[in-house]
Formats: sequence, C-alpha cells, structure tokens
Amino acid sequence: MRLLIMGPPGAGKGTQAKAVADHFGVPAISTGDIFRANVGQGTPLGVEAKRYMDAGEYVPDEVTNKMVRDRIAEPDAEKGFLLDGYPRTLAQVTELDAMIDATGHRLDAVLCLTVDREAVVGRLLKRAQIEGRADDTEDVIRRRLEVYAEETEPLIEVYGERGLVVSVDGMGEVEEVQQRIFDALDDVPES
Ligand code: B4P
Repeated sequence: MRLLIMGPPGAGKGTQAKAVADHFGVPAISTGDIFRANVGQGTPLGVEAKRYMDAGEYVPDEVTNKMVRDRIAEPDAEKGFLLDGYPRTLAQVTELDAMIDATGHRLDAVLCLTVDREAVVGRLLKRAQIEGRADDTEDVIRRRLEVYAEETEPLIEVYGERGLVVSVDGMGEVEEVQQRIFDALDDVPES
C-alpha cells in the first residue's frame, strides 16, 4: 500500500498514521518527525528546518523533497509506505509522482481527515502544555492553519480529480476516528 494522510495541523495525522501503517505492514513516514529529529540532533538539516518550523512556515521544497526521496528509497519502504505530512505543496506532489513512477508503482489512496478549525487550535494548545513544541503557540498555530489553507488544501482537489481521496471525519475520540479510517480504507484495492 502506498498511502498519504492529509489534513490541517492538529487533524490527527501523526496520531492515526502509526496505527494505519501497522495495519498495512508499511512504515509511517512523517516529514515533521524527521525534521524534529534533525532539530534535536542539531544537524545542518535541523538548523535550516527549525527557522521555518518555529515560524509556522513550510521548509523549502528542495530540502523536503530530497529528504523524502532518500527516506522512501530505504528497504523498509520497498513494499509501500504511509506518508504523513507530505506532500504539502503542488511542487511536492509533482516530485512525489516522479518518485513513485520511478518504482513502477502507483499511489493507492489519499486519506483526508476533516476537522473543525477551532477544535484543532484547542488540540494543539493542549499539546503545547504537554510537549512544549516550539510551533504550538497560538500565533504560530494560526499561521500554520493559514499556510495549510493556502498551500495544502488545494491539493485535495488535485488528488480528488484522480479519484484517490478517502475523506474521514476526524472529530471525536481517537479510537472512534481510527475505526472510521479502517472502515473507509477497507474498500481500497491494494495495487
Ligand atoms: P507536522 O509534524 O506534520 O505537524 P502537524 O501538522 O501539527 O501534525 P501532527 O501530525 O503533529 O499533529 P496531529 O494532527 O497528529 O509538521 C510540523 C512542521 O514541519 C510544519 O509546520 C512544517 O514547518 C514542517 N513540515 C513538515 N512536513 C513538511 C513538508 N512536507 N513541507 C514543508 N514543511 C514541512 O495531532 C495534533 C494533536 O491533536 C496531538 O496532540 C494529538 O494528541 C491531538 N489529537 C489527535 N487526534 C485527536 C482526537 N481525535 N481528539 C483529540 N485530540 C486529538
């Protein structure tokens, strides 16, 4: 299975990605997590990414694309993957198409979590109290939601035109949302 999980910040992408990926026996690859690991280790990639992340902006496409290209070339992603938080721009969609084409496979589905805007602000502010992520302050959260609406939301239409979008209501308890995801993905044929 080659899957994407999309949705605004706080929709529950990272929360659901692991369980979905385990279910299909593929790795969950989160660009946000890879950036945060690099920030934590102080690598050059981390130093560059931090400037953008702390401001709620996207890390430049060239940097992000290369990172994903390298990651999905690893052996554990040969049979498939679930990408969490990528692609987020039209240029990333084009790049991902080329990466998948080169393997002779195709994308199976794009899972879109739909959520209420104010509820996600609340979720992220709650996470800020628990994890203290630098990009979970209210101003930065609102900026991340704006960037999402401008750059990423239009991609759902792009994938919709390809007949790949599976929309799932992301409101409610984590387990409830997870069950909805499994039910919705049950109908997707594996390539
Ligand atoms: P991400 O790490 O992807 O951050 P996110 O959009 O907030 O999603 P996340 O997965 O963490 O949160 P989730 O919705 O699961 O990206 C961070 C930054 O990295 C970006 O802003 C950008 O700068 C950079 N970046 C990443 N990918 C990039 C790309 N492709 N191009 C350029 N830049 C990129 O969960 C949020 C909270 O909600 C959690 O606390 C969770 O516990 C809670 N929650 C989840 N489900 C819930 C539910 N049902 N009910 C209540 N709470 C719930």
